[in-house]
Formats: sequence, C-alpha cells, structure tokens
Amino acid sequence: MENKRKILTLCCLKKGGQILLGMKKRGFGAGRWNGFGGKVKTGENIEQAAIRETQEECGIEIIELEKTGIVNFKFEESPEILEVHLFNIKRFAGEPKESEEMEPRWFSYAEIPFDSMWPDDQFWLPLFLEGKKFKGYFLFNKEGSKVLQKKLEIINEI
Ligand code: 6OG
Repeated sequence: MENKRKILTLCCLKKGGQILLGMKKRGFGAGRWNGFGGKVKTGENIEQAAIRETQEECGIEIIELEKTGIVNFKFEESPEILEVHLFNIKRFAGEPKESEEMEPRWFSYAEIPFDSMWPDDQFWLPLFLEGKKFKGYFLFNKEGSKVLQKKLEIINEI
C-alpha cells in the first residue's frame, strides 16, 4: 500500500541553559511535553506553519528560525508517515503564555521530563541541545508507547 505522508513542524526554544516545552492539553500527544508545532496548512510553507503554530500554542513570535532536523514517524499497522520538520527558534519576541492547546514551562537540561514525552525525544533531543543537525526514522507500536525501530544520523546540512 502507498504510504500517505503528512508534513508537520516542531519548534524548540533554548535560552540560558533551559528549554521551553509545552504540555499538550488536547489532541494528538495530549498529556506529553513537547515542542510547539502542527500540520502545514494549504497555502503556507513549512516555515510559515512553524511560526503560526508556535504563536498559536504559546504566544511567542518567532523572528528567526533554523531547520535542524527531519524525522519520519510511523506507527505499526498504519500506512501514514509523519514527516516532522524540527526547528531551533533562534530569535523571538514575547513571553510564553498558556493557550487552549499548550501549557508552556522552562526546564533546565538536567530536568527534561523524558518520561512524559514521546519516546523518540530521548534519542534526538540531546543532539538538538548540542546544536547538531540530524535526520531520523522511528517506528512505534500501535499505541505510540514504544520505539520498535530507529535510525538517527547526524548530517552537516539539511
Ligand atoms: P497537531 O497534530 O497537534 O501536531 N509530533 C511528535 N513529536 C514528537 N516528539 N514525537 C512524535 O512521535 C511526534 N508526532 C508528532 C508534531 C502534533 C505535534 O506533535 C509533533 C507536531 O508539533 C510520534 O497539530
């Protein structure tokens, strides 16, 4: 069967040895801490979607962003591929504030709540924090609780 591909964005913000994450309050990934992002809508490019979703979810206005990774996700027994474009927020304006979708909070790198995040994050987030670029692939079980296969490769340019 032909795999359907969905393009999504995920933006993370580092500042002063901390990372800003959001607790997803509803929808896909609810109950997990994650970066900010979502689906690319018709008529916008991937960067525009990243900027729009971050503003909607935590009130931050992105001024400059840098793509640092592309990660493909698949769930067992589903033909769909989620192609997630990861961005480092390099410059921004405003203060994080809670929205209907996300509750933002700063974490020091030592306190990142990996147990309450998607199970792939423990593999790629350390690379992100080090400023590395990477591409990856993760196959999950149906429930999304376990990584069954993973590929992660550091690259120089995206
Ligand atoms: P909405 O469907 O709410 O956007 N996302 C994932 N993030 C991580 N860390 N791991 C995954 O493994 C993910 N799958 C999706 C992309 C969903 C948001 O969640 C991210 C989007 O930022 C499966 O619009």
